[in-house]
Amino acid sequence: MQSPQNEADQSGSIYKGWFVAPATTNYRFYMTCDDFCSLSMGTTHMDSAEPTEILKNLGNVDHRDWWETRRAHWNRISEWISLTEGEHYYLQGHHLESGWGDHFSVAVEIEKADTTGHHHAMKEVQYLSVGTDQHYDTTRINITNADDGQFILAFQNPSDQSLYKSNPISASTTADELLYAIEYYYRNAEFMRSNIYTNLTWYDVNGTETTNQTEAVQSVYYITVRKLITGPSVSNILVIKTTTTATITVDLPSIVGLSAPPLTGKYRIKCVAADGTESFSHDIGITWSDNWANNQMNNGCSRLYDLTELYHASDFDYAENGRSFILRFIGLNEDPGQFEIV
Ligand SMILES: [Ca+2]
Repeated sequence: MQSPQNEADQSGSIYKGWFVAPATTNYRFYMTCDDFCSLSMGTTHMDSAEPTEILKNLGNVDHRDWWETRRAHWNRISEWISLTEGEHYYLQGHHLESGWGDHFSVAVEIEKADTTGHHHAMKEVQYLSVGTDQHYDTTRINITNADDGQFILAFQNPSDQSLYKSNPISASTTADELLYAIEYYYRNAEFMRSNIYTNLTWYDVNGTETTNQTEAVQSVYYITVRKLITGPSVSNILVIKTTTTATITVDLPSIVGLSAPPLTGKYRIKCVAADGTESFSHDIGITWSDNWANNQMNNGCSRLYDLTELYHASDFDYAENGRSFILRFIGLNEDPGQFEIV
């Protein structure tokens, strides 16, 4: 089940059809869309009266990116559903588009192993991933007895010792306002060029976490650098109190937590044929595109030329944090083993 792409804005569509089970076994349905969609299914032969909702997605997912996990909106992969050969099961898809790009696709996975080559069978798709420890560089800021006054943070860049002064920050800042005031430093420091996360926890007079700002006497902010980097994100942070009288202290990444080492260098993909024979791709640079990685695999692995497509999955924000791919076989007349990144 698949819609055309980029058809219209502010629109909705309903898709209706029958799924005829090619074998008596378990099936699992996958759905992607931009922007919102759901899929309902009848579980009785030839019955379209009251289909049950099995999938729902409330956000924009890349086209046919079935295994996307970073933006995990609702459920886009169903439970296994037992269906009987030859029976007709009603499917109904609903798709809503607000603006910009749009698409809607549904795929099915068949549990039975020997359906390879069946023209109704989904082409085999594998998931490949290489990662490392996801420990991010983290800085902590503590503000006690916050008032409405302001301060500035001056960041010392560890690579060239230059100073970057933030925009003015309220001593009662939200986590988002803090992010906006300081993100320029992290995004533009040549050695880093990373986005950041910020979060905020309040503590009351007893040192107990509270969600009520009026009870809070201490605010603790964490600044997390999303890209894995070598060394600390900052060598020092100076607090310049312009109008606030709050107590503000900074714990640097060397105290709170440094980044795990980023991925560097090259990797290879191990290809495994149906009979277990292993071969290897040529070397692939960590930051290379999915097309180049596919070329290197086609060229190094035996009997695969032009039989695979490789797409970046979106699990990692930066290549330095890890790489993951969706590997799709096209026209391969055998059931390959599990490929791996080595
Ligand atoms: Ca859209």
